[in-house]
Amino acid sequence: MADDRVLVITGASTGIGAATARAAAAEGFSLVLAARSKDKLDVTEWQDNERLIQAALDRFGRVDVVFANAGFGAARGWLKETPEHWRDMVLTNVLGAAYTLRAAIPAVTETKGHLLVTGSVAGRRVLPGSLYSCTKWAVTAMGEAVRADLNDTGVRVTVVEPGMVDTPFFDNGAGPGALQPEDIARAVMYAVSQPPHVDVNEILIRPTAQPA
Ligand code: NJP
Repeated sequence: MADDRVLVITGASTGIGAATARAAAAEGFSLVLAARSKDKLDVTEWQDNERLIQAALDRFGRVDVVFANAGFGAARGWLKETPEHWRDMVLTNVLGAAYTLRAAIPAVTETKGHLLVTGSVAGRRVLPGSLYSCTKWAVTAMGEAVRADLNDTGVRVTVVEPGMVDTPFFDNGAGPGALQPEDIARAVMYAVSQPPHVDVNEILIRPTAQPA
């Protein structure tokens, strides 16, 4: 049981974030959930991230786990998407994740808590023509950089790296054999349920059928 532990999730309206919220609720976590559409929280705005953590502290008095999960993709091909789409994606996937982690660090240091961030298999291998892949390489590096920065604080840092998951991330649906969001939620719960001396640094999860 999670007792009185408090979990904050960005990108919680659908997909992986929503499934993780359901899994964590079943384990007894208190939840603070955010997404653009529901709470008007935009992770690219620093003040929104501060507001999110403050809301959790005001409501529950502590923050134990923060899952920086908000993000979106773009079509592959350097000429495919508009420059504006690229800008929003880089700001959300990279700066937004960095802002969420930054806003969370004082509170999770207090509880010797846990930071998680959603990377991608695309942050472990380069997808041709994919700036999305480049943003997720930045997230892979971010996980390592923050973990090293917080060494000896008792705070753990996990990068969750999904392959193809059937969520609204895909405008036209994921391909056959995709993972379900609940598959990723189980991985998140595995990481957060380890004893304090175990830091699951990264979890790369692909569908059995996804090509290498
Ligand atoms: O997608 P989706 P996933 N500020 O669309 C929110 C990564 N990933 O669960 O727009 C605040 O269901 C958005 O909120 P709203 C992926 O890169 C996925 O698949 O209001 N929130 C929604 O809650 C991403 O990092 C796959 O509805 C913002 C959520 O983000 C993470 O998994 C593979 C925001 C997106 O939920 C979750 O994506 C992979 C902003 N500026 C990595 N912008 C996959 N699905 O196959 C977006 O390797 N959101």
